[in-house]
Amino acid sequence: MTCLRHTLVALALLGSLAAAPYARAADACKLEISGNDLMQYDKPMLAVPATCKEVTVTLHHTGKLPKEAMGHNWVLVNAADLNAVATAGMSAGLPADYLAPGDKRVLAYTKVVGGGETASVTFPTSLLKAGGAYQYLCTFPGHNALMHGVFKFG
Ligand SMILES: [Cu+2]
Repeated sequence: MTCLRHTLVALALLGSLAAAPYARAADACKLEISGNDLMQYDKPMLAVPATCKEVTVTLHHTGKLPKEAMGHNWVLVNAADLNAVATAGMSAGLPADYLAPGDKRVLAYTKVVGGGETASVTFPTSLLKAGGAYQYLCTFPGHNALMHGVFKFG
C-alpha cells in the first residue's frame, strides 16, 4: 500500500510539473488587477508578451464602497490619449461606464464595478503594436490622477 501511495504521489508530482509550462504560457495572456476604496490600483504596470493573440484583464474591486461612490473600471488607451479620454468620460455618467459613447480612443474597457464586484474584458492584440506606449486608467470622475498605469505589449 505504501508503495502504491508513493507511486501515486510521484505521478501526481510529475503531472503538475509537466502541466506547469503550459499553465504559465496561458496565464501570461490573462491579467488581474484590483482597485480599492482608497482610489488605488494594486499594480502600476501590466505586461503581456507579443505571443498573446488575445488578452483578458480581470478587475477586482476589493473595497466595500458602492460603485456610485467609489466605482472603478479598467480602460486601455494610447498613452497620449489618457487625459482626453478621462475628460470626455467624466460627464458620460455611470450607466455609460464614464466613457464618452463611441470614443474611438478607447482600445478596451471593463464596466464600472463597486466593492466586492469583478469585471473582465477580452480583446485581440491585433489592435496593439508591439512596443507601443499604452496606459490604463479608471475613468470614474477624479480617479485617473491616481488610478493609471503602464500597459506593456511585446
Ligand atoms: Cu476608480
